[in-house]
Amino acid sequence: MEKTRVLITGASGQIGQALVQALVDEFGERNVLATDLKPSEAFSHFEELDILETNHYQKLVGGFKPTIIYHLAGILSAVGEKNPSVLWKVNVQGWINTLNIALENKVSKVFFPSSIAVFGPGSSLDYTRQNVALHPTTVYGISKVAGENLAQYFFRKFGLDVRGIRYPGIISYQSPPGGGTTDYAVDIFYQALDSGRYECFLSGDVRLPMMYIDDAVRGTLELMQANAESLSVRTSYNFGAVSFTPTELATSIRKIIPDFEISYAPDFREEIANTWPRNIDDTPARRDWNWQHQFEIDDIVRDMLMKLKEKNTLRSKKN
Ligand code: NAD
Ligand code: AKB
Repeated sequence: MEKTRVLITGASGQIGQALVQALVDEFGERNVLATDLKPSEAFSHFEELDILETNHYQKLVGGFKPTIIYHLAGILSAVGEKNPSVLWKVNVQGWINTLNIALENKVSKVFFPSSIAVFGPGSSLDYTRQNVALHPTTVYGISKVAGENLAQYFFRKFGLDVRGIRYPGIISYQSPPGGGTTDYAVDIFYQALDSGRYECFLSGDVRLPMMYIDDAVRGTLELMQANAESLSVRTSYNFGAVSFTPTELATSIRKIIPDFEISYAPDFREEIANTWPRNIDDTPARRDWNWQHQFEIDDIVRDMLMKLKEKNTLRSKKN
């Protein structure tokens, strides 16, 4: 059997930092190559790579010969609204580069990270189903719809085994989030520990689908290990876990930090959040590859606060 060798683009980001660690645990350091625009001290096997520099990208893939590429490089919703042309280049041209290079180098499988941002007006926002009209209001969402369709196109036309997930807001402790609309649900934990208070950029009652990083990484690996024949979705799978509002998250945090205070100062991200699903129907993922989340809201809060406290203790011991 062919040895698994994995290349990750955008590895220094919020999902990449956690996914690389899980891949190293599974396949060994030498078989996992982390790449990103930004150098990272987190990885010992790392190469700088701009996915828009196709010559360098080609050379790297030709040399390392990955069997799987996880394509995480991208620009998120809130940052993207400030510079749509750059977002389009990175999220769409960068993805086409990955697909072409994967095909030319006979890479066996490629992963695409889509988002709940593909939905918008015209998609029912409660328990949003897999196959609904996709009319996103952000350039980020539009780029993800294009990316999903390109994934399916390369699968149907060239037989490239591309698999994708529509991630909800991901909550993680390994690294800060990269400029999205769901970032409040990570920032809040840092502020809860630092100052005991948080000013949220969404209103208290804005409900969004969220997922803990441990579930997200495990689910991603499970999708990539699933039998190709069992996969009925080649755009990207709806991928659900929990769903809560900022007020509900603050209530859960107060179970551990009773004096925690939250206030609300909604900005432009509120308008984006209001076009996204409140919760997700992920029946196809649960049916096709047996997806099941494990972390409920109180589990996420407990684990986040514990992990961030551990990081703070380690940092102060170093200094
Ligand atoms: P992030 O912003 O934390 O990380 C993205 C990484 O891509 C960064 O490290 C950045 O340096 C890198 N990058 C940007 N432009 C690049 C380029 N030209 N070449 C190479 N690298 C480049 O994002 P993330 O949260 O880790 O998300 C990873 C992927 O998952 C993205 O495509 C994102 O849209 C998607 N996603 C994330 C979430 C979430 O909540 N984190 C939810 C839905 C989808
Ligand atoms: C964002 O808010 O942009 C991301 C996402 C849900 O795609 N976290």
